[in-house]
Amino acid sequence: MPTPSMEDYIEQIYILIDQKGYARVSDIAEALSVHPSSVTKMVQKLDKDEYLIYEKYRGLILTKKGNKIGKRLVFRHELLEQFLTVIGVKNENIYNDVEGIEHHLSWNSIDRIGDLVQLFENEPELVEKLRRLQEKEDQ
Ligand SMILES: [Mn+2]
Repeated sequence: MPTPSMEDYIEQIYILIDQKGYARVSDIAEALSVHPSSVTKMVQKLDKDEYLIYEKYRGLILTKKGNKIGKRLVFRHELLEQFLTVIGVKNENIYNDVEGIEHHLSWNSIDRIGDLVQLFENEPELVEKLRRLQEKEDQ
């Protein structure tokens, strides 16, 4: 099981490869606001744990295991954003709140939140009901 910090790296590497086709140490450092030397250290650990293959001058690629986990981590992040959005959390809070909770929920909780998001999607009148309730509270 990757640690929260490892998860952040795998998630970001997955996103970079998905968007640009590659993930450089400098890009990862920028995306995570950390020093490149921290990235190199972590990338070596992720290589040792077989999440990716790192070759100093050729960049890095995710292994099958790394890719599978990266995909799940991105899915989890997006689902939690959808969840906070549908329950009416202000846009400005969503990203940071997701970053704060995503590593601390079991996959069981993620799946149940997924059910709830699905329910809200299938029954938009529930979202309207919730909004009306929130408008009352705001008054
Ligand atoms: Mn995230």
